Amino acid sequence: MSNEQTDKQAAPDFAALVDLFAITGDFVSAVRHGSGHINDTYKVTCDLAGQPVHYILQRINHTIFKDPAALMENIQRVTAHLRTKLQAAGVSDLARRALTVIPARAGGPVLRDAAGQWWRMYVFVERARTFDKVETEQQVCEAARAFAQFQCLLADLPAPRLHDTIPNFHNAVLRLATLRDAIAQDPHGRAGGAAAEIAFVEQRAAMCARLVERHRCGELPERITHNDTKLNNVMLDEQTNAAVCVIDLDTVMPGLALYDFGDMVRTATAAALEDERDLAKVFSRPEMFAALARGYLSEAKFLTAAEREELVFSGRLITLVIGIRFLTDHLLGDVYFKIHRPGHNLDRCRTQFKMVASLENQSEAMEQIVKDCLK
Ligand code: ADP
Ligand code: GN1
Ligand code: MG
Repeated sequence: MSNEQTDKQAAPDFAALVDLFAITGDFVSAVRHGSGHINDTYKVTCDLAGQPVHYILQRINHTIFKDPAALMENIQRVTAHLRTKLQAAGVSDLARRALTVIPARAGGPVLRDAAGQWWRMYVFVERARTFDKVETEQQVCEAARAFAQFQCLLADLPAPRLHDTIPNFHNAVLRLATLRDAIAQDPHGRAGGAAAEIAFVEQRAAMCARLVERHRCGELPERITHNDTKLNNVMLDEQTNAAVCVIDLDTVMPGLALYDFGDMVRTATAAALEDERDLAKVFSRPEMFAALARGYLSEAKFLTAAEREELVFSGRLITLVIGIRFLTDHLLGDVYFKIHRPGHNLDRCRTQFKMVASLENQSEAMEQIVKDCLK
């Protein structure tokens, strides 16, 4: 079943569903919200003595996240830790600064409905918004600071190790192998139409082992990382653009800090949307990279020399890997990322590869920017 079809699944009885969670107020409405590729997200409005109260309701994509209970255990530990640390640092406004899970009335942070779907609810982060495309350097700088602070705050999360919600999520060697399998099988006869993109990847295949190897031999440390630091996974204040809250915590698990930085380079420096078809509009903006490096490095004081040395490379690598994943999904019939038109994943792949080429062209200048920030 393609994700286009999953998207059109019968809507549940929202009033009944929402009432299974420990919310306050009476259900008024549930409307689709945001532009995430994975979960089904709804903004819920309830009425509390004449005042609207908002929540986020999400159907967890359990084809992708195979153990929703383990995933929610991670999220509860992570959000509780963030809240404790923010509170200790004197931060007010905690309901906006860390996601808050609304438990089910029957207990537990998630519930499974009669149709076998997994649902969870969060407090709605008010007066803040996400961006699919960045508008100002200040927004980039703030987003980068927020993800760096997120990594800092989680550095002392007490044991045990978090669950790997998607094992080998950013392993570029395995992502390349999966693409090559998809090309060999070509179940929908789409490989011919993607010959240029396949060649683009093969010319860069050697990039894929670099960070995996440096991690394997102990040069790059494992940390608790977000692993999905695209720009629309951080909420910025509507009025001031100050970072408010890091969201989309499904992939928070042990990983490399570089993967988080790399995904910010991919999304926060892009001049166009992730699925822009006019490739002339797609390139990485150097002033946005400078703002990103400034914001991230102002908080991420914990980075080792080896990590610092790979920051610029990580942007090219993660952009290539996400492109590989879009291409693989296109070849396999669009079973992973939600699509909204035929060929959508191939369009997304093409923008990623155009970004890779742009990052390659600017790599020397970007190295200099990082060096200047580290002085
Ligand atoms: P996906 O995994 O599908 O990307 P997200 O958790 O990122 O799902 O949610 C999709 C969008 O919904 C986000 O980009 C954001 O705009 C919005 N959103 C998610 N959680 C909240 C929240 N707690 N408060 C307000 N908006 C939210
Ligand atoms: C997905 O969930 P969302 O839309 O924030 C994906 C990321 C990709 C991104 C590409 C769990 O992120 O890995 O980088 O799409 N999340 C998962 O836009 O696969
Ligand atoms: Mg998201």
